[in-house]
Amino acid sequence: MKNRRNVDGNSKDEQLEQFRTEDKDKDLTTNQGLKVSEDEFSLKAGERGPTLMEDFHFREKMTHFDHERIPERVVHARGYAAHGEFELYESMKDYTAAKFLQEPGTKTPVFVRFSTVAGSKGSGELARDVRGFATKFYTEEGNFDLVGNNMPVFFIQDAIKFPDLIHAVKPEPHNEIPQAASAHDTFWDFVANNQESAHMIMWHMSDRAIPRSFRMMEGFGVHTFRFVNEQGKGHFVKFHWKPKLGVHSVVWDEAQKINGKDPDFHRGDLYEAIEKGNYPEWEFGVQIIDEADEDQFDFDILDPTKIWPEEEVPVQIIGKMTLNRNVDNVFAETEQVAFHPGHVVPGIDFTNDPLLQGRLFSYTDTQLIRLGGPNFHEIPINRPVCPFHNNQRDGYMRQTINKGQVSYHNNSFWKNTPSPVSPQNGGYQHYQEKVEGRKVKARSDSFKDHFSQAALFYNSMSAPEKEHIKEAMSFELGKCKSKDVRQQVVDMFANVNLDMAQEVAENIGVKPPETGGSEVAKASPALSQENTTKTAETRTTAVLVGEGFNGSEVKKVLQGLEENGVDPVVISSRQGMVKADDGTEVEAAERFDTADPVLFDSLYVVSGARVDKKFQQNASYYLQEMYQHYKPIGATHEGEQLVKENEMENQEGVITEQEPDSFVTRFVDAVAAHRYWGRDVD
Ligand code: HDD
Repeated sequence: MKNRRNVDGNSKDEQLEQFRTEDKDKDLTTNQGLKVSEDEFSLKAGERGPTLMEDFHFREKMTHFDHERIPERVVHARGYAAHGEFELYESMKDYTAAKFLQEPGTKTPVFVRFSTVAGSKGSGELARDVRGFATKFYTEEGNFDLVGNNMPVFFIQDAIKFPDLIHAVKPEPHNEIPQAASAHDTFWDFVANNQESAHMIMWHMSDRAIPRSFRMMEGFGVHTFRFVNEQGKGHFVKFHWKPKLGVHSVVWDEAQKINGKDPDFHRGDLYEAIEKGNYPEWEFGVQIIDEADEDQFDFDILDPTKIWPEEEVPVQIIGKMTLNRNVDNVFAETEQVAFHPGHVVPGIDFTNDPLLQGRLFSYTDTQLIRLGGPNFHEIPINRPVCPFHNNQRDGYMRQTINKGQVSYHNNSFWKNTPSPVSPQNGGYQHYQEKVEGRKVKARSDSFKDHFSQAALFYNSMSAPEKEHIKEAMSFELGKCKSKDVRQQVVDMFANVNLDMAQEVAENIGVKPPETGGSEVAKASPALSQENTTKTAETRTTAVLVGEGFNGSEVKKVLQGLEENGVDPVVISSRQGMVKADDGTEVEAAERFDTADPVLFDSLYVVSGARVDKKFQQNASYYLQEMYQHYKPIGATHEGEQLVKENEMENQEGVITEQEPDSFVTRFVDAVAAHRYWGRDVD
């Protein structure tokens, strides 16, 4: 077959190797290869004289520097990426001709970029926001990009509104405030006046918008795509990524503090996990609907503001993705990668979802300005791992040297090559959907129910999740200066849940709506994070250790935690060795002030026989913060005293115990429970 070669999990890495360069231990040269003898002083007319134009080395170095920035992405500017591989478990042969989905065991290299949407390139990562989850599969038939998010629906139904949505959420144009936040007037004015956003806003106000880690987010293709099999038969399909570690979040107070203490919290977490060999994994799932069943649902399956509830259309797990390699260079790979929902392979096609249709235009267009021309497919990270040939030529930064006389089709000189390939031999053929209709600028009636699934989402939440939604909405609207906007929004959300809207209205000083509510009583348990996988694996614990601690027992505990996959980080008043009375030592990797309780999943207070008042004050601060954020707390030895002083003894998720083995078992269980929502916290 033409244009085919064997692709395995390493193919992309091997291709990238041709472009990697090592500068270490090398001679310094100009870009022309000329060895440079002096790199600290420019060429001057006399030691105290002016710099001379002929200093080509100075000019080259300065010019390159002056041009080293490219425009940031108009959305999703703040992102982080890693390499990995996708392995198929289950053949999708019955549904799709896509080669990488045929044989179980097939491995395909992938590159995944996670991102926030609204913030600029340098913004904090714990913003309340949607997260991008974009995957490039380097298949033997070309690149397939699944450009998804961590939420399965979207704010709008038609791509023509995308510029409006983004203008509304970005910092306001007259003062460029606020950065990376939706809590401001224009965003909520947009919401109230574009009510199709209701369902997505419920997700946006939920814990999903403040993930604990990229490794603990679901991913969704959002749109309904189409699988097409060898026989040309189509099925509707939605794509899902399900994290092996479960779906987890932080609480809003933590999120805001993390943004100050460690704005790189998410990228740091991903980078470190991969460096430590804790490779994040997601299972790949598909929901499939037969074409004949298109109209069998109480929503339009092409509407991107709707989910297909998993209880109605089960998610079939068909493969697994593992991220196992950090990039070598963030600019070259993470920044220059160009995703596009229109990058598909034979067997995968689009539907008439009007949001998807518009995206198919936007992504190439944006790369042209961002990456500076039509040759961005030649940038190493974007190259397919299979050969590519056509008659496209020239343009800025063209790297390929296309040999020969011909660059057109049809031709006789090269017998019409490069030649189109028949669908039987792997040529892409668009699905031959029958389409009829008048040209209209209109919304289908089947897209007009904006509130039923928003209510379904709210019904599906656990009690603490519902609280978080109300708190988030009160926070966001509380930041809106316009009372009119606040009022419009609570009136709108009365259509989702009247109690919810009334409570928010009370909080933000507007008139509680008197009528409303939804008739939707059903729930989808799969939507609640309470029902997700919970594990202590890779969770962190801050371990507070002071002089005179019980050496042997504490060492045993630390070892026990590590054996159970928990990652302990020792914190003390000073970095370096902390001494126990029996002569053992542990090394404090952090001080109280270089670390912070919001950066850890749990707390283990050891203290020590000779700690000072300052240590105790710091430990109390850690205890209070951890407690307020519902996180597991453990204490042994002198640490127990601190727990007592802070009146936390016998509280939910607070483990005090002297015997090391039994402490480890109980504490690891507590870490695996993640949060104790039953605590009395205001
Ligand atoms: Fe988009 C980037 C996901 C709607 C236009 N989008 C972008 C990225 C992700 C998504 C993950 C970042 C890719 C990367 O890491 O480089 N976008 C979505 C999803 C959507 C969606 C899941 C709805 C289901 N987007 C959407 C619409 C439009 C765009 C309706 C325009 C019509 N998106 C863009 C863009 C971006 C982009 C302006 C900015 C940078 C880029 O494309 O490469 O073209």
